[in-house]
Amino acid sequence: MTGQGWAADLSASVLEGRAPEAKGLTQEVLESGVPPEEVLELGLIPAMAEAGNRFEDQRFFLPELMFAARAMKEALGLIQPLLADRDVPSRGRVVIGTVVGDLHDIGKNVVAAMLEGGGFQVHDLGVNVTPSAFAEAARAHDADIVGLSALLTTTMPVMREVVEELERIGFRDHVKILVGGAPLTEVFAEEIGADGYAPSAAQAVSAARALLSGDEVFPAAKPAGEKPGLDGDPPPRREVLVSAGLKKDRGHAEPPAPVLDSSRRELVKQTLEFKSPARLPRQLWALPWAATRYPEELARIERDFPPDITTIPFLCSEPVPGGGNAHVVGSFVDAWGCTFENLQDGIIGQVKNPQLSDWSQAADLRFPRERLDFDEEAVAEFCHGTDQYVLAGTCPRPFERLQFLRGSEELYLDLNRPPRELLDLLDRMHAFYLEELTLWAKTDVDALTFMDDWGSQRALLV
Ligand code: B1M
Repeated sequence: MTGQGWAADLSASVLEGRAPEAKGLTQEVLESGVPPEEVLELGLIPAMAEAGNRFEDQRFFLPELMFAARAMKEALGLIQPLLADRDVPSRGRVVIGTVVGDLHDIGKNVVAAMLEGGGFQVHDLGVNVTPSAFAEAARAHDADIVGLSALLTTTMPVMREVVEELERIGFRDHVKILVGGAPLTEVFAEEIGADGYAPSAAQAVSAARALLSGDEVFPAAKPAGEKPGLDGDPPPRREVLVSAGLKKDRGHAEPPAPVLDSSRRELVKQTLEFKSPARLPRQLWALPWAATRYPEELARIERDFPPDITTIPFLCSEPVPGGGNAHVVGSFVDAWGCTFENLQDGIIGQVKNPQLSDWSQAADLRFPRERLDFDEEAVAEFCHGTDQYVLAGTCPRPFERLQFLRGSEELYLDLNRPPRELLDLLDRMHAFYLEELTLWAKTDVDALTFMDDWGSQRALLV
């Protein structure tokens, strides 16, 4: 193969997420005698860098980045064994994972793919990785960088334990530690003794390069004007890490005066109708974890700022199949038959083996029709027994439900070109939710609610 037209074609196929084409082109180029390191340097690395940049400045949605990463992986599958045979040195060895207690892996997977696409050799330890597993893997693979990802404020502190574990086994001086994940800041990264922080996958690649070349990777944590941001970008906004807890010594404002002239229900209605209520209504929703970790603080908030809105406890005449407790460590099967694996008391886990590994299974999906058979008299009694504004005992959330049934990553990709079975299932789900909401609308509750979690930290997910 002559010239470097192949490089542009290969880059385009990766960037546009055409995996079979990327693989085919790579095969052709290698067979024509182009050395594998050249295919990597000229075809794949620029494509993934561009994909990362487009995601960064929001010209790409997450699925587009994931499609590009999959195409890149197909091509890389052909190149990597050849690089190993020829002893071509990688840009560095990275051991990466999501810390223990945390099951979020979409961001970590994207970072791992971008690092691979950037020429690093990546050992992905997956999710729920303990400090000792990180430390052992770092030593076993003679890693240059240990990459830690966390998406929960409850699991961020584990990162410090990883730093300590690497110190304990005497390997801290051999590796650089790079951390990232939506709730992190570089201030936090410095505090726990990490060497670098990256807010995004694209910046993880430049940070990894900078770490191995000995460059400064905490520019924004220094006083303004001292150092530019990575790759000449403007320094990220300086953020102050706020504790996940509530400061004990802060003192708190006087509890608001009780509302005398209207019930809490009226207050919410007045607010919804823009009728200048005496104060804004309140509602607090916290995972049970918060009550265990901060019992006094939570009780104080609830005492000083009692909620005006309540959700009706779910009242079902028949027990819902599955059952169990979603908020304790172990497995929990919900009403739709989705099995959650939970690693931490007080939160909800993640579906590890989604029911719809194949869309042909969607036709057999069982809807939880037991939920339509609830005790209307008990609902009426509950509503009349409180002056709070009462929300129905159901909360449809089709996007999350589809994630539980199909798996988040797969679903994001499917939504790009939705298969007919997915659209059919959505129609049936919509009809089911409508039926459920219609029944609740006929009761004495004040409102119906539904929600979904469409956002990543910076943009819509899809
Ligand atoms: Co979860 N979740 N979740 N969740 N979830 C968040 C994180 C949350 C912010 C949602 C919210 O409240 N609105 C919230 C955390 C709140 C907090 O701690 N302050 C939350 C919660 C509470 C939970 C549960 C506890 C829910 C519950 O119990 N009711 C539960 C926890 C399960 C567990 O982990 N033990 C849970 C479960 C889930 C799902 C299973 C439903 C699903 C995860 C699926 C999966 O990962 N396989 C999920 C999802 C999808 C999210 C949101 C909606 C999206 C996360 C995501 O994938 N973003 C998220 C909302 C949000 O982020 N605001 C949320 C896309 C991804 C590309 O971005 O992960 O940020 P991100 O990664 C970026 C950067 O952060 C960076 O680069 C990536 C690409 O640019 N980066 C690194 C990441 N790692 C890096 C490492 C690096 C460098 C950069 O160096 C090594």
